[in-house]
Amino acid sequence: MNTHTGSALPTRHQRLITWINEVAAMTTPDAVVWCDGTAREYAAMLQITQEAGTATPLAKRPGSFLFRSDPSDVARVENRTYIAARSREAAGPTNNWIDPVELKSTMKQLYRGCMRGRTMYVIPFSMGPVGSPIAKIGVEVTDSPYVVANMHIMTRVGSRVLEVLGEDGEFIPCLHSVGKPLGPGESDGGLWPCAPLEQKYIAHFPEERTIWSYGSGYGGNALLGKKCLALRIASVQARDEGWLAEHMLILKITNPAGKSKYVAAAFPSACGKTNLAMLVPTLAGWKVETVGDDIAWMKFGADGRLYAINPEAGFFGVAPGTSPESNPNAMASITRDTIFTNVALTSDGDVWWEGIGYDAPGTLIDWKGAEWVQEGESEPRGPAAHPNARFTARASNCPSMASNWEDPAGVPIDAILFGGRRPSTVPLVHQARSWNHGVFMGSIVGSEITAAALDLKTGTVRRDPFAMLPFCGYHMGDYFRHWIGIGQRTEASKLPMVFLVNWFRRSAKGKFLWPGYGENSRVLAWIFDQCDGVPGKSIETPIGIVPVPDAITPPDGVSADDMRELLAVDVAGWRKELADIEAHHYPTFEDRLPAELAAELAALKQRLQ
Ligand code: SAT
Ligand code: MN
Repeated sequence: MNTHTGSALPTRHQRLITWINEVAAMTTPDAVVWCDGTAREYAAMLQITQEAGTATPLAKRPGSFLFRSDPSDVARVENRTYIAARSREAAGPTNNWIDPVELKSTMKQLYRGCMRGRTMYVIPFSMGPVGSPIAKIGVEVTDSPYVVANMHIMTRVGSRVLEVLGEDGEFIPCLHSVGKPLGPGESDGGLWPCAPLEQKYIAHFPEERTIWSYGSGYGGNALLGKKCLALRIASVQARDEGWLAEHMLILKITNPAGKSKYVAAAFPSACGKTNLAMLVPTLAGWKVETVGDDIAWMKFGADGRLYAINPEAGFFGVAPGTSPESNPNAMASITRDTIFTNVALTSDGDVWWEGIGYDAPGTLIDWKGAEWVQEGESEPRGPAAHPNARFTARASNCPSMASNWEDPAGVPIDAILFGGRRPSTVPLVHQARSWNHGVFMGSIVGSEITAAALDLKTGTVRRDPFAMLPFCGYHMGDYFRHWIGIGQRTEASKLPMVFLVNWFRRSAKGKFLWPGYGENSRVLAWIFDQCDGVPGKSIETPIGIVPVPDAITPPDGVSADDMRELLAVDVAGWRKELADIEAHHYPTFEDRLPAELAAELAALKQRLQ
């Protein structure tokens, strides 16, 4: 860590220095600190936040701390997230758009003097292994020590990044402020600083490859390497450069014969990507290892196959529902060096949340800082942990990481999965007949809404194509076209096979038909065998390729009838689905909808006649 007053800067990158000087002149912080990514610096951030009263050290978990956010600042805010491309058309119908000149002028007013009374941190970070040809460098400027500590876990931060950047390397400027300047002698009073909703802006300038975020300290709004850089800006770069930046986990699966394959899977936020990436198979002899849990960058290798890297270095996982039962590897990852946000605190200095697998041990302090008792209360009160409470944990602390997870060449992808929470219609698993049919599957993905975004009504189904609706940095119709184009760049046999999965099917009575978690290994094993060309495991149906009745052995508690229902082709349901896509979903993309997708829709309709 380095406090500089103008001399001895840790870089000679003139463009970077000029930008930092401009930001400091605009935001007027009390001090400017260049981050070096050391353990000492991480400890200092936690010391500062402890002294400010926003971090609580956890006696039961070494190097771990609890933060409680402001109750208004608990998730991404999609209606305050903007793609400020030069034209509205370039941002497309699914993104919020403001003219970039207008947005910059509004935001400059907010940024003026916004770091008064605070320290401005300059965080050089790498998405992907430092120095690897596929990595991208960002520099985040922030007035939040909480953000610095989280960036230490989620990305590769430090002096080595500045070395790689040299004197004129490319970097993505990421400007962040919590938006709460302090008056002379004023402090945060132990409270999480942020700005009111109408002053929050999560802004992307795709042509300039620049990110400006103001007013929120939470997750994807503030840790700008994640959704803002690695998805929204990177998706634009990927379009221009012929690769893919996707909201996908990456896992390695090994069969009992010792043969391995790699799977990338896209699910909307809070639909179990972390659990699937760290799955412990219930099927004897099979092994699953983790490469990433949220983001995949995929590029063609010299052999014409798609190779994926995980650009992140940690996990920002949903805490509620995470238990030794549902995700033992995540539980092992969070025993130390972890930042918890908005979970409950026990009296002996540990964390607790709904679905952790055991009752609350006595009186807790809930995520809002109030006393909370599990039983014996007449008044029902809210949950002890916020439903979008998170843990920030290092990948290096996760026992299921694959030994090659940091290979700069990436891992060759055999299968791509799409999925969401669908109570009906979509079967447990089915396979696309072709690449374009797979792109069609990705384009129609729908899911019941979760708590990962603040401003959406939970429990209703929305279409979330490729799980990228909140994360695509340009016109989604063009994004579909880019995916079709990827399929034309190599031989069909070298492309990953595409599957649609649904762990969330319910019976007519509302009961989940499939137990999920480790039992999903049964579905992964079928997918593995399909990729391996094992004969006799599948049949063609109008909607695509499905497992033959005995290809997936039902787990305990799933009857033969349940299994039939899980794999059935619901013709009436699909007809309704297609009518909805035709009437409400595809028209959104107007003339930018690729003809190939309209043709896939028509062909599927035909097959269902
Ligand atoms: O807050 S994040 O955007 O990082 C988490 C998520 O929505 O997936
Ligand atoms: Mn995500």
